[in-house]
Amino acid sequence: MGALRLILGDQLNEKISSLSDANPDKDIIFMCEVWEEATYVKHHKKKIAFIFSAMRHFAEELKAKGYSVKYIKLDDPDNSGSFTGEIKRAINLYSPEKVILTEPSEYRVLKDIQSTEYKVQIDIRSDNRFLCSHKEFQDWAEGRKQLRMEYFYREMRKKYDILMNGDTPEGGEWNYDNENRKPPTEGLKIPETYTARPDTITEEVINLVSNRFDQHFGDLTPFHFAVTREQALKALEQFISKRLKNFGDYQDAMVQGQPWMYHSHLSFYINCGLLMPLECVKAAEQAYKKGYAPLNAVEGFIRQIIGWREYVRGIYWLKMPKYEEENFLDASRNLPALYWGANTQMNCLKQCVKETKENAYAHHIQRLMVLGNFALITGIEPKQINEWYMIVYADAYQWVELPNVTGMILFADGGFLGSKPYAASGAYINKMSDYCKNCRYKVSKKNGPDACPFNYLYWDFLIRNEQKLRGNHRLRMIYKTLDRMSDEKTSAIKADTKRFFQDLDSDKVV
Ligand code: FAD
Ligand code: DLZ
Ligand code: SF4
Repeated sequence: MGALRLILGDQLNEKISSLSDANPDKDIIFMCEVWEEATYVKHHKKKIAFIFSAMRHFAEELKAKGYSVKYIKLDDPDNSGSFTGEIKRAINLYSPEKVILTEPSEYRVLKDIQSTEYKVQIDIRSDNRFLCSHKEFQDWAEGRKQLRMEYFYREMRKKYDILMNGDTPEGGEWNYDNENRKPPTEGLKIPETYTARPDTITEEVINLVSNRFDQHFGDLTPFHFAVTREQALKALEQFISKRLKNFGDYQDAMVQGQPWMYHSHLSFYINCGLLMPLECVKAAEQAYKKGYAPLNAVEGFIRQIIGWREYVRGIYWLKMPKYEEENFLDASRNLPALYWGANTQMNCLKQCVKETKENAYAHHIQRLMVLGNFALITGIEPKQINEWYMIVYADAYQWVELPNVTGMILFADGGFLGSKPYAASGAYINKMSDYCKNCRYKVSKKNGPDACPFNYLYWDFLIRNEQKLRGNHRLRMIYKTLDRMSDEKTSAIKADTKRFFQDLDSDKVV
């Protein structure tokens, strides 16, 4: 036979580099559901069902196109349970000339595959699901004192000629983020999101997950994710035609009972290969050119994909494996039970965890300014909160999760990814959401048992970490405010924080 072509669960695209020269008459396409991958962290049930169903559908599509596909299901009695075990077993069974795969997106999987010995050559190809190669990112980063997403993003705009008029950015500015911070207004009409109906393959997977992963966090049903490329393209089309025009204005807004807002919820599909990033970007650019969506929305969406997404991946590969160990602020608190749905009176956290449990999704500002902000200002240990984010979101792979958590929310890399910690008091959450209206705490109160905990925890965070943060020029004004605070006020902050931490750490309802 020819080559054994391994396709991993986040490489579900016919254009993937490992298939570029596939010969349907000689080669075998190999895919496997493995226990190790499904349990190295206890992924949300919906995430496992999504990946397995999308994998099974992709295998069927390849078969229909004439490829010889060997698909190992989780319950296959001979399944060894690991990628390397399955590669070895397939080599013994089919005696291929060599094994070809696209580079795994995660360091852990790449090192595991590379450090195992096989009877035949393993050919690992670069990952064409991304728009910036490792080498390009390294070259861009080299010699820079500070890495900043904005400058990287401009290079990507030029490279791919997106929203450009020659050398000039469309509209004269590179970035319209200052127009994208509208608070939610009453009566926003948020269009329906894309929902797919589970077919027999998905139903079978749902049963499997229900039987084998019952102990994992999260609601398995209702299950409405797209699981084929055709469905994912419909989800993209629906976003472009119905929600993109408001994406910019309400990008940071949070509304109780509205988990999806005007966001695209395409990350699941882009990250597992069903959609390619550039096709999403081009579709948004076209919508702008045709006058269907304004520049602030389109530029904002495109920046997330060719800017942030590629930037965090670049940082991940630049900094691994040490990035996993980063803990600049020496944070050591255990992950509170409320992250798993234990009762809390803090309505913003309660809503964001509830939606995460139901949908394996929360939008960016919920992840950053509610769940992440709380983790930062309460000082949760990076390893524990990283594991939580890896588990709960259906779009989570370490290459994107780790930089967002360690770099963006925790400032645990000391400012390598972002220039300042995203710490905020309750005022920010109150401005950008309607959560505070339904909360037992009073966002306007700064101290005392009824005060919004974000208010005193925020200042206590700055006091606790003063030695490491005072030198940050973006925090200069905040430390000046702190300097002007009376001793009485700082004592009240410390006392409230002490009481709050005692309750939090002893699993009392906070
Ligand atoms: P939209 O708001 O519609 O944005 C469009 C696309 O831009 C997304 O689909 C995604 O591909 C990309 N994007 C936007 N922001 C980022 C970002 N910061 N980093 C990388 N890509 C981005 N994203 C993941 O894909 N997987 C994760 O595990 C993940 N973990 C996160 C953890 C934290 C603490 C934070 C703050 C952000 C995290 N993000 C992660 C980034 C972002 O929140 C999600 O990509 C986004 O919420 C997905 O929803 P969406 O598709 O509706 O995004
Ligand atoms: C997320 C995931 C899960 C839960 N299970 C599998 C699996 O059994 N087989 C597989 O090929 N991929 C799975 N994935 C996606 C992988 O985590 C992803 O492809 C690699 O981590 C990339 O490094
Ligand atoms: Fe969250 Fe504070 Fe608002 Fe309550 S008052 S919802 S705890 S920000």
